[in-house]
Amino acid sequence: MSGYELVDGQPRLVTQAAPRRSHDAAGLEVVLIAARFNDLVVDGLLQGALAAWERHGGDAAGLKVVRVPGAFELPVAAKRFAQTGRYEAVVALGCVIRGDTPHFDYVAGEAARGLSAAALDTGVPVIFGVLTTETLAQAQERSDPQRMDKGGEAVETAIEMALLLRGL
Ligand code: INI
Repeated sequence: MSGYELVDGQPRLVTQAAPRRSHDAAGLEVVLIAARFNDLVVDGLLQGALAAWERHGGDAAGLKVVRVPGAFELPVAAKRFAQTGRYEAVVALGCVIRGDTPHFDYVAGEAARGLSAAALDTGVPVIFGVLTTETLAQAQERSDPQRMDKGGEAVETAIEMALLLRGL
């Protein structure tokens, strides 16, 4: 197999393509902020996230887990934890289901906008592990570690971003 890899920022053709993503979490410090609203779904995300952290060699003491009331509260918590400078990535987990609330667009939109702002304002990767679905069934499928495992995916994204930025 051949492909390009970046060497000192320049593309170089190699015959054996390098592994595309590094997920070795050993030594990383990450904070995971999970909403309590829709807790049955968010607990599935959390379970997948913790399993991914362990699978990728993360230290038990390297992952701090905190809860906030709902997805709307994720951005301010993410920003404040990022500002401490203690964490190399922040993972935000939540679930907003359109059918459940007339203010879906406000809660989901503000969570997305606020988490993005927290990342850009602080320079710390803030991972958007917030499900925004039409139905509870879609949310359950995405949160289930045995099915789509979006919580595990969020942690893998955090590890990849933390390692990428560590090397700068
Ligand atoms: N919070 C969620 O995380 N998901 C939802 O679907 C939701 N609904 O349906 O309203 C929700 N609301 C609470 C919100 O996040 C805040 O906690 C609340 O408005 C207080 O600021």
